[in-house]
Amino acid sequence: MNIGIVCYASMGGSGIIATELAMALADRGHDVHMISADQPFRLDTFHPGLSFHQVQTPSYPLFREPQYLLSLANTVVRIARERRLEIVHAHYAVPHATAAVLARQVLEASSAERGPRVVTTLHGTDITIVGADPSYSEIVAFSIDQSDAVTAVSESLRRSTCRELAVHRDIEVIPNFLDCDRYRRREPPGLRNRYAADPGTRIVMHVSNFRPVKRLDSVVEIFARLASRVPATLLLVGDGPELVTARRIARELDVAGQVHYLGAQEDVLPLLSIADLFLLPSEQESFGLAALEAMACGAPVVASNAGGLPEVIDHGVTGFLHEVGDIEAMARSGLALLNDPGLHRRVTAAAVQRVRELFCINRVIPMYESLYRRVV
Ligand code: GMT
Repeated sequence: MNIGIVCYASMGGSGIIATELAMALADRGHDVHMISADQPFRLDTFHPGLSFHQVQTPSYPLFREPQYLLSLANTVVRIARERRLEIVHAHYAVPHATAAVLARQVLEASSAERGPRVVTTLHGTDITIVGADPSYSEIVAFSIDQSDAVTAVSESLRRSTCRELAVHRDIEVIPNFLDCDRYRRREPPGLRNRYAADPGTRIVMHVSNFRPVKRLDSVVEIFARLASRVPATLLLVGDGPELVTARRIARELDVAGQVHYLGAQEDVLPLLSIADLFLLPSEQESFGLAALEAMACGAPVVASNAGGLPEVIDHGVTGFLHEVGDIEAMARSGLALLNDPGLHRRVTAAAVQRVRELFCINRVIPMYESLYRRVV
């Protein structure tokens, strides 16, 4: 099939999923066209059948605002015509679903042929934070209703969408996924030593885009409680507005010397492979791809009991979930995992097994292919 995939290029789960999906579809013989403002950050290797089209948004002195929705819709129209796209798959509703619906309308108005089918995948904050905001909600609900098919990455997000927006349509749940052959614990020689020279030191990790919803302050607070009981070091992987807060809290709690700031990293696999514990105490998380990646790499996760995280982590079996903001309970579970090698082994093994049973790319890609066939 000829498939256009629209996504954000910045570091974030929706861009990662869109890119992994695009590469897998190309590997399975589809003609895939990624459309984004910049090259998506995990689109790093050449894949026959996969091309990238950069959206150019010219500025003009009269405009104080960039007209990205228009330039994106225009690019989708152009690529759809040139490459005879059958599907335009929008990842993240705002504004990608709107651009895709608009492009389909333009194509149908200018030709007797039916335009490409629009598939929208909802990822989380495109509904829970941005999409439900009254400044956007009418257009987001309209774009979801006008899509030919809509998917959500978890049952929790499906429910939130129906509750928070006036959306009355079927939404199929297709979970996030990863390449299970690639995502396994492979400790690069010497890496652990760089951050934990003493073999007894535990490596605690958090990976995100450091936005307020991730509660980076909680990450540092949980770590400080852990570090007061076991020798530990915290690796903060990512970048974003909350970095300043994290640094301040680390100083206030007297753990600044034990925190390493690694910045945004394209390849988190080597790092996850040296983690003894992964923290994700988010305010909300429609799925928690970062937790899934950690689980696959043998790092047990302590996270919030929020959004879709209970669909990824079975509390007490494949990780631990506690109420948002319950730092004390999260620290207790983290400590139990770090202090009890038997518990650590059991939880890690169960987590790896769960990832392999439910979230491998080979199981999930056919769900998207089947959806494409149905709408076309
Ligand atoms: O968190 C965001 O706003 C960004 C968004 C993204 O584009 O990465 O993250 C959401 O989508 C991911 C991929 O489906 C999910 O794994 C994340 O849980 C979700 N983030 C939130 O719900 C906060």
